[in-house]
Amino acid sequence: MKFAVIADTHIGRGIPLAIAEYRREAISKAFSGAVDKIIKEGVDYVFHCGDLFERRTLRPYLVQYTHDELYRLVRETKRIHGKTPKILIIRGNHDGRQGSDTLNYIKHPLADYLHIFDEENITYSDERIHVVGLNYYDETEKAYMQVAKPSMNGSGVKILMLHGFIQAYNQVPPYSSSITLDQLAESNPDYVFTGHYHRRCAPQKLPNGGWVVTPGSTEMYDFAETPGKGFYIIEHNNKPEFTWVELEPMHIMKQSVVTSERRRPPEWYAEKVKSEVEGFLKKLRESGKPGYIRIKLEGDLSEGFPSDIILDIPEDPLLLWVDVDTMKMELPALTIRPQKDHIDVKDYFSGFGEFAEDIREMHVMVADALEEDASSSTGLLKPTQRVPYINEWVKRFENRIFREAEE
Ligand SMILES: [Mn+2]
Repeated sequence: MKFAVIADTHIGRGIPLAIAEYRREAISKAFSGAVDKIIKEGVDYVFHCGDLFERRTLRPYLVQYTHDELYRLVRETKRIHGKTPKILIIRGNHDGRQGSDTLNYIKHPLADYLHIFDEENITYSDERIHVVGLNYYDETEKAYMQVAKPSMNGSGVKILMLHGFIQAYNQVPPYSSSITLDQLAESNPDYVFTGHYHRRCAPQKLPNGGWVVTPGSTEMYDFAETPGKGFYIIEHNNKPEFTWVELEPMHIMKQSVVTSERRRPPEWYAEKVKSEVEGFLKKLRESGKPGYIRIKLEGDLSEGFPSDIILDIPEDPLLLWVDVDTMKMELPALTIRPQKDHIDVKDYFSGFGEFAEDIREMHVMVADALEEDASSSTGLLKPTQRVPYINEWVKRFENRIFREAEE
């Protein structure tokens, strides 16, 4: 018996929007590549562990495309290998929710090769396998314990599909819900196939002797991910054989970070961006593939603003997009210079009536404090140093009744 385990295909994902069409195309291409390779293998079952679609940016033609590709997988497997594979799919958080489930789009009364799990029917059984398909839940652990675990009893090879993180197997982000390997072993599965975690993880044996497998996403989900995308083929027997199948990406997607130990002028960053782009372009030429790069500038500016970094991006058909992200740049300190011209503060605020005297007194107090204690780099007081002046300011406000309040 042969399985294909795939997840997080995110068909329709068009993010970042500036390169939405390139992303959709590359993501669809990866999916078709997976279908080609699964056909070649001649599998009995395909397990898709969630996030088949990216609901928010999905396009109708891609629903038709996905439907047709799944049908092609079944038809061609039958033609070449003489057997009809079954495709089992659970819902991930990007497929939508119960009331807006994109998986409904590919259901068809005649498509009996397709089994899509829902909240009411979480088990699939035939003469060879017993599968529990757990859709995405915010609280993975709770859903597993309450819903999935009690349904794991059945005959044949026991399989759990879920869309969530596994502790000590996936690198679980902080504050995210997850399940432990011991909890999984408690329901005594032969296999646990998971989606949601986008990086491929090598198959790992569970304490009960079963296996847990995370194939990761089939294409780059965003600039922060690393390449090496694909899925697993499993030859099931007493000693299962796992084969990783890598998918050739259509575009090269890269992120690089430019940082500096000390403050640098805009020209320095412009030069760095230029050489990053040149290096990337060289890589594109070597691979013969087009691509896009995001360069994150994270150092400090010694003068000027991020907009003063003048970019000099070469024109090349292989270079589809260059994004320079300056969100994390630290701007030069703006020193507040004391007012040179002598303005009478009370006069200036005379519209405030008697309160102008309070303003003048506060101004003197704060100006003296800045003169004495201001930080040499920012020209400001420390938050703790500000507190007494803020309190004094509030007190003075509260002691006055202003025109609006009087009426
Ligand atoms: Mn995902």
